[in-house]
Amino acid sequence: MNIIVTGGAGFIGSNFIYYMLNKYPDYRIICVDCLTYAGNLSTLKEALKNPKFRFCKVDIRDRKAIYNLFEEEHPDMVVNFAAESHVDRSIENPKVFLDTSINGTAVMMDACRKYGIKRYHQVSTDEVYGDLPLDRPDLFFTEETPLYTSSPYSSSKAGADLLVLSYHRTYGLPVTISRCSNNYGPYHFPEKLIPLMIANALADKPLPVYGKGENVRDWLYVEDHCNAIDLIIHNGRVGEVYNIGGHNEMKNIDIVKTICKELGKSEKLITYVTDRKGHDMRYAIDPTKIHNELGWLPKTKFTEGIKKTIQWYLDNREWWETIISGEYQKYYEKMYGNR
Ligand code: NAD
Ligand code: TDX
Repeated sequence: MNIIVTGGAGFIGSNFIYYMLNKYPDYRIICVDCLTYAGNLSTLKEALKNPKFRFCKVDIRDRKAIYNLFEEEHPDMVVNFAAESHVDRSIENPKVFLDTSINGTAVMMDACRKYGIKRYHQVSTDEVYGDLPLDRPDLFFTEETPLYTSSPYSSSKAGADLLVLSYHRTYGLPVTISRCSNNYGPYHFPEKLIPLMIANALADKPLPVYGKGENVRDWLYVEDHCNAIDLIIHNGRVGEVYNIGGHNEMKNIDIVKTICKELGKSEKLITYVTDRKGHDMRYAIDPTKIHNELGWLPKTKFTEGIKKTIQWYLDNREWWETIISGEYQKYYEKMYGNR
């Protein structure tokens, strides 16, 4: 089996590559990533030693390069993780989000149509469903929930999802889509809530909580997401959407307090800052379909996953300290300087 994994130098894609190389030693995994600010080749250092792994620095919008790669590799499957993934950046500059999610996804699927494929899998997000009110804990996103997006990021993801479903209906492309809740774990880029708070707390810097910190996210350990995608690409039904989530809803403020406690830092570091524009209140996934059809259940409890994650950041300081020492400083100053 030859699998192209796009966006594999990012957070979830890299975890998926390690998961697959470990679980299927006979598979060949080809990572396609153009190494944006979020892509990091050092993340794939161990994978690069594996003869079954190939890294290609290619932009998924580059039609010629993608077609050449398909001619060389004859992939059986494509798993498309490549996207701009940070909501705050999408509010500053939507264009690149649309370019990669819409045009990039189209190029990948056109290549699949031209050269043939057993499965094209689109990695999507729960954010395509918009948000839920805090006072209705009985409500969850199912696969039937209408798409109703809030940010340029989630709109770009929803646009890609619609395109994927249209390629199935119009051209019969064998697609699947997964919509997962917030992931956390190793190699999470330090602009996102959990790693940002870990890095700031370790440096005794303010912990910038947006608004009142009451927004709720449904956190899933990244390996559980990888396991779900593995089940979908092998056993999921073509043309179907699968929601993935761990029934682990937590308020942002409680996440930040947990991190303070685990690191032995004072909650006095917590600083309430101006809210995100259009900030979604609550995400909550109903994962009944993937459980009933594919037997998927999350394995890692949050209490255990957050400890493992914090330990990973303590053991791998070089990885994230290198990231936050460069260009990232300018981003941080722009986003948080006068907030
Ligand atoms: P990330 O930002 O850490 O990684 C994205 C990767 O894609 C980077 O390596 C980047 O270099 C690459 N990339 C971006 N544009 C590209 C392009 N045009 N061509 C080739 N490569 C490109 O993102 P992540 O958090 O790992 O998310 C991966 C996917 O999962 C995204 O599609 C995201 O929407 C989705 N998702 C993320 C979460 C989450 O909690 N992080 C939850 C649900 C779904
Ligand atoms: O400094 C911060 N302070 C803060 O209060 C940051 C970076 C975030 N937040 C809040 C905003 C959100 O309510 O924490 C919550 C989580 O924020 P992010 O880590 O930016 O994630 P979110 O916006 O929920 O989106 C994530 O989950 C769904 C991923 O980045 C997306 O790619 C994925 O689709």
